Amino acid sequence: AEVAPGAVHVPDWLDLETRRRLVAACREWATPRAGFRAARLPNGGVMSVRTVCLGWHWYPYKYSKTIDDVDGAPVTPFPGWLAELGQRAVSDAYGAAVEYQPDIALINHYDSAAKMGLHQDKDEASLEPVVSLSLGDACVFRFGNTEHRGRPWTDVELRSGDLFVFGGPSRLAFHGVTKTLPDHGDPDLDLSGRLNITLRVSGF
Ligand code: MD5
Ligand code: FE
Repeated sequence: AEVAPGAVHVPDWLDLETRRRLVAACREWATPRAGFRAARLPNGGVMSVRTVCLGWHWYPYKYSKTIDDVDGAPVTPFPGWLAELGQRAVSDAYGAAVEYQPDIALINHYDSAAKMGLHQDKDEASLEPVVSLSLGDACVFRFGNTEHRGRPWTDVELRSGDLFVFGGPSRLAFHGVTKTLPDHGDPDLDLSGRLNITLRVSGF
């Protein structure tokens, strides 16, 4: 379903094998160094999601090759199989074979209390689409407009296995997660809370 120009929601896109593979991979990426951490904001706040990065490390509000805000470790490499999954995601969502070579993954874990305030993703130098994959508990995703944090917006429930591709005129839309929905999980996964995997093109 096209929620807005360039913003395409494909419910239940991930098959069970791929969902399990992604959860297992996230567990491997959750290493002690370069692992999940709650990012600290310049205003002193701490994000309620915990994030692990592949390819490029993100911290508010820039990218680097080392975990500058934690332990200085090199960022975990971005695997080729994940880029292939991203290329298939964009091609399926837009219904046309496209070239898409993501080199960043930001993986956010939401516990039952975690949210993400409305924001734009504009730290990348490329305006290629962002691919979003959801696993585990569902959430209410708020898709807004490109002008400001206020209305109009559309609330969409994202469930385990869903794909969302944000490109074109929607790439710089304000968006956030207003709540996670505990007990709306995926009975086939050994996962508590919600994992969201975003694939991006750095343009660096
Ligand atoms: C999430 N993550 O559900 C969302 C899914 C993030 C983040 O927002 O920054 O990690 S990705 C949503 C997204 C990305 C880029 C553009 C737009 C939405 N958009 O135009 O709405 O944890
Ligand atoms: Fe975002």
